[in-house]
Amino acid sequence: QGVTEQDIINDAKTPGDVVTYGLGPQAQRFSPLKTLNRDNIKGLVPAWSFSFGGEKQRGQESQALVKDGIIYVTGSYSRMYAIDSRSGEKKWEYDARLPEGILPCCDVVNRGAALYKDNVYFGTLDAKLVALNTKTGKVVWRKEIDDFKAGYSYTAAPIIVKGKIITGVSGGEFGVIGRIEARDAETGEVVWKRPVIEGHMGELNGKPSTMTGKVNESWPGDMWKFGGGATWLGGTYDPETNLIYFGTGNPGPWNSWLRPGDNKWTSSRLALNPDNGEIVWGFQTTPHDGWDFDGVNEFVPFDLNKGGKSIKAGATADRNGFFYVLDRTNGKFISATPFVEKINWAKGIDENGRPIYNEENRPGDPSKAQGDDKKGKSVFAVPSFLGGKNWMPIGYSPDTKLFYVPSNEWGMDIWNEPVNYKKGAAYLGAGFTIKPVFDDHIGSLKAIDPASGKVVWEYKNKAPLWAGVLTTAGNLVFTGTPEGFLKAFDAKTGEEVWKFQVGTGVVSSPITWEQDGEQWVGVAAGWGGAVPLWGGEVAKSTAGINQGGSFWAFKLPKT
Ligand code: PQQ
Repeated sequence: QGVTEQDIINDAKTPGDVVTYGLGPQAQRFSPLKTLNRDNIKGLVPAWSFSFGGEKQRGQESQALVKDGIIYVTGSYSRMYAIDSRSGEKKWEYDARLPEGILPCCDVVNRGAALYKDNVYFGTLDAKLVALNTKTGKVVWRKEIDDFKAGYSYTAAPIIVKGKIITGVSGGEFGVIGRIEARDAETGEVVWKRPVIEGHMGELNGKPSTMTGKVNESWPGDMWKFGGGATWLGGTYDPETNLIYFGTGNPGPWNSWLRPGDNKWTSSRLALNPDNGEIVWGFQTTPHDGWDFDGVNEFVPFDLNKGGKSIKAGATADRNGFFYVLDRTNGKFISATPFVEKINWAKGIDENGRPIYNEENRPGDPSKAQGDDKKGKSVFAVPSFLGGKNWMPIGYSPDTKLFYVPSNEWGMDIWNEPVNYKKGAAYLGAGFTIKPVFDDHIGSLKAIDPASGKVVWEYKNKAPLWAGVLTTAGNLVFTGTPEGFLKAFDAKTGEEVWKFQVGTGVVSSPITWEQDGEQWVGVAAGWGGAVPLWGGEVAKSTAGINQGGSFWAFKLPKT
């Protein structure tokens, strides 16, 4: 019967398999396994390595799934592999034939698959959603999410909630409209759609449902029609509150002078009812964004102990550099603290969770430009548009009660330029160059206490960190580096306790599972993602890193 609803709900507690993106629908990326610990991990060695093959490499951002002795891992350029989890032998491979003219903004990546019953699902760069039979790799159904020629694409791992497959869209740099939608996982038919931009109509069972907000409530004129808010990083699900949490990307265009108002719901977190797609609450991290601070970063449910009480909270490390804790039942603001240094676009966050802007560090209005180049005033803003944290997921350990945040310390020169919407063309109205803010490091893995916002320990990395985090009851934290290492740290102290060189940058999310009484660790390897494409001066620091495409499985040698 394959993967059941219960398998998904219980994934965080059943280390014999990994059937969800995030090792559980709440995506805490915490495993109860403790066979591996800070002492014996020194003996961790590869059991096998699998090549993704072909001539196609670039960023490998996938988190693998494991079920009944098979690993399901996606590769760059919309590929999927089923691999024997003991031997590393290939069972099948699916290679989506991509059309000419796809428009992914930030490398040809895919972050992983979803499992339900006898199907494995993933989205492709031409904005299609595919269901494959887990045994054969044959297509069960294949549906268009949207028109790739208008800039839509798909890179996130879908999630399964109550028999429905929940997805978002990529395309925020092309003036698409971000939305969240649910399909019947067995047939692929749409159940509901929820556009995130105010003024757009939702859909339920093939009929119009409700409008998101009201036309022109937080948008001027027609700007809401191409307002962005791409839901490109997917979502999490909390069985306790029965809510789906999704983030929304930057508003279009980047030039904020063209769209006075808060521009809801861009750069926000939304909580949705999984049955009908209605918005239960919204929280905007960067209203009227002018720096490309997408609000897509994952919202991770956890129980916050405060004043002797346990609060149903959720946390997110926003691209804007602040670590937010919200009440996950109603979206009420609890706290926000900086998790990167030298933030200068805002002076802080007020008691309602709204940024206190530093207006001098908003790039200037190009309609007031002095020179012939029509550029507005350039400013140096921190963090850079690639964010205090980008797509790479955080982890939370209920043992240490700490969040582990892969972050980057960098800023950017940014200026605005005139722009008009044109289908399938970049809709930015901005130019930029990313620059480091410290001489010795950009990447920074931080352990953050969500009760105080304090950084408990920090590991500094020369190149930008671009890999997800995994944490375990064995008091370990795993992540990868562009320099090619998978590393493990003591979860309490941050001491580096193990590393292994895989020969290419690691920009994916590691997993762990138990098999035949042994604890295994797995990770995809292959350098790429947004940094080498958009990193400006920072990209130079990673220029010598070779590409690759492989999956590595580790365990302790048999004694
Ligand atoms: N993807 C990466 C990556 O995989 O390294 C980095 C980014 C994306 C960004 O920094 C983005 O802003 C971004 N934006 C969108 C969007 O607005 O639709 C999509 C994606 C994507 O799908 O990968 C990225």
